Amino acid sequence: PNAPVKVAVSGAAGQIAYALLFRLAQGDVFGPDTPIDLRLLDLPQAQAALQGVVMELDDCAFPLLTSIQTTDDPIIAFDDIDAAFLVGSRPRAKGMERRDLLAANAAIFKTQGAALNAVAKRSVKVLVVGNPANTNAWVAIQSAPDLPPGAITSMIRLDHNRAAAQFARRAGVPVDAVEKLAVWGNHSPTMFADWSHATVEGQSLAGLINDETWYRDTLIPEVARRGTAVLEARGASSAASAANAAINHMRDWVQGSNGRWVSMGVASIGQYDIPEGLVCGVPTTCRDGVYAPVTGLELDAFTRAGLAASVQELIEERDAALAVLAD
Ligand code: NAX
Repeated sequence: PNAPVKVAVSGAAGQIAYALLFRLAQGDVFGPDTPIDLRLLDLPQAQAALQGVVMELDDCAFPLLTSIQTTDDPIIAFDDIDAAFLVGSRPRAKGMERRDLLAANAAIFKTQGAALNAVAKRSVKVLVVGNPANTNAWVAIQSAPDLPPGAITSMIRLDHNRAAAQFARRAGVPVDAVEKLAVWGNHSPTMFADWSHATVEGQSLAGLINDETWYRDTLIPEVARRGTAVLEARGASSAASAANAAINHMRDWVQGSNGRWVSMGVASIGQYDIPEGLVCGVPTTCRDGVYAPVTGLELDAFTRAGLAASVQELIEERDAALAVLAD
C-alpha cells in the first residue's frame, strides 16, 4: 500500500460531510491502495455530534481508515495535510443581509486560508464547498500567499453533474457519453451550463438534441434552480449529490481526468474576459495532480453574455469580501 494521505474535512458534523466521509474512507478519492488519516474540523458546539460521526466511521471498519482526529482548531486540522474539503461555512440566517453573510464567511476563510498557509503541505489540494464557494476560495487564496498557485479551488462540479445528467437524458445517451461540457461562472443561479462545445461520440451534442429553445428556456434555468427544487422536495438541501460532486472533483484532480473536461472553480489566468485571480467555474482537464483550464475556446455571443453576467456577480462578491480582508 501507499503512504497514508492526511485529509481534513471541515463542517464534518454537517449533512454533506455525513455523505462525504464514508466514501472518502472507502477509497473513492485516493484509490483502494491509499490509507487515509482523517482530520475532522467543526465548531466547538458541534463536537458532540461529531463524536457520533466518528463512532459510525469506526463501526464501518474501513480497512483504509488508519486514524481519525477531531478538533475545532484549523491549525491542528490542517497540520501537514495533503488535501482538504472545506465544507463548513456560515449559513444564511433569517433576515441576514447578503453582505453580512459574505462578511461572516470572508472572516472564516481568512482564518482557514492563513492556517493552510502556515501548516499544510505545500502540495496540498484544497476544495472549497461551503458557500459562497467561489468567493470563499478567493479569500482563502489571498490569505495563503505561500501556497503555490492552483492549490485552492472551489466546487462547481455539482452544477456540472446536474447539467450532464439532464443533457444525457434529453439526448437519450449514457451520462458518461457526454463530453466537453463546460459550466462557467459562480456556483449560484447565475452559473452558465454551456453545451456549445459538448460532444457525444464526436458528434455535436447541440446538433443531436437540436432544440435551442429547450436549452435556453428549460435546461439552463432548471440547472440553476435545481438546488432549490431538491430543497423543496426533500425539506433539506442537496447533500449526497453535493458530496458526490466533491468526491468527483478531488478524485479527478488527484488521479487525472483522462483527457475529459471537468468544470472546476479556479483562479482565473485572465482568459475569456474573467479578471485574473477571480475564482470562476471553467472547464479544465487534470493530469499528474495538476489541473489546467481549457484554453483557446471560441465562445458564442450567448455564452459570452451568460459568463459575463456571472463574472459580474463574482466581482461584486469579491469586492464585498475585500472590505473584510482589509480590516
Ligand atoms: P450543514 O449546516 O449541515 O453543515 C455545516 C457544518 O459546518 C456544521 O456542522 C457547522 O457546525 C460547520 N461549520 C460552520 N462554520 C464552521 C467553521 N467556521 N469551521 C468549521 N466548521 C464550521 O450544511 P451542509 O448541508 O453540509 O452544507 C455545507 C455547505 O455547503 C453550505 O455552505 C452549503 O451552502 C454548501 N453547498 C455548496 C455546494 C456547491 O456546489 N459548492 C452545493 C451544496 C451545498 O449547498
